[in-house]
Amino acid sequence: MKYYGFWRSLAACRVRIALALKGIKAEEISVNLMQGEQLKPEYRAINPLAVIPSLILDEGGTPLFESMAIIEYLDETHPQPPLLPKDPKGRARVRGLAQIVACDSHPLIVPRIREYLEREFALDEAQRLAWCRHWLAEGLRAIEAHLANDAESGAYCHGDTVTMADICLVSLAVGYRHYFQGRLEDFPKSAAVVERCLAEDAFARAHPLRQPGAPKAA
Ligand SMILES: N[C@@H](CCC(=O)N[C@@H](CS)C(=O)NCC(=O)O)C(=O)O
Repeated sequence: MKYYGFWRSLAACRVRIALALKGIKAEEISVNLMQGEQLKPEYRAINPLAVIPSLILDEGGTPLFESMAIIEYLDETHPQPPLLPKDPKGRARVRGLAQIVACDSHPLIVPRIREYLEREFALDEAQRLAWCRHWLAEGLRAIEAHLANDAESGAYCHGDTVTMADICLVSLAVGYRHYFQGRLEDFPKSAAVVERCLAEDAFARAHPLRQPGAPKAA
């Protein structure tokens, strides 16, 4: 398999973690978001929203898009280890936690949003940084409350095995801490899950700052 990604992308990081957990070898084709390569017509032909990741399947055909859809595809085609619980309520909770990140938090801080805030509303860098930190913190605050209040929370977001929720939480935490100088310690339950995940090889290898082209610190 191949996928379009970039070292800094949190959505590509989610797919990279899932691939590593499943033991699937996949080559990353880098789309440099900092140089706007996602906007080139060649890439828009692959992904009309002009975002990464996109997954190219060995058998060809239309590339898959949207990190959550890609991860569920990988989970259905490579069931071990499962990234969703078996019971419907558990699946709904895990998808809900994942979507707090992928639908309600991370989309507010991606390059096209930051560029729009600068171009249309003249927000300076400090204001854009405050915007990003705020929306990522809102996501973390909600996840922290779920982890603290829900009986299903365990060593990981849901019970004692890794799920899609942990993949999403780690992507959010990495962005918050390394790109926007957020204090993960303010969310102790989330921080503990993130630390546990990042101690595992699949998560550690997928870390944005360990990818080719990444600076030592971001
Ligand atoms: N909901 C999408 C988000 C995709 C997305 O926004 N990716 C970012 C990188 S993390 C991107 O390519 N942004 C390009 C841009 O905003 O111009 C997913 O989870 O795959």
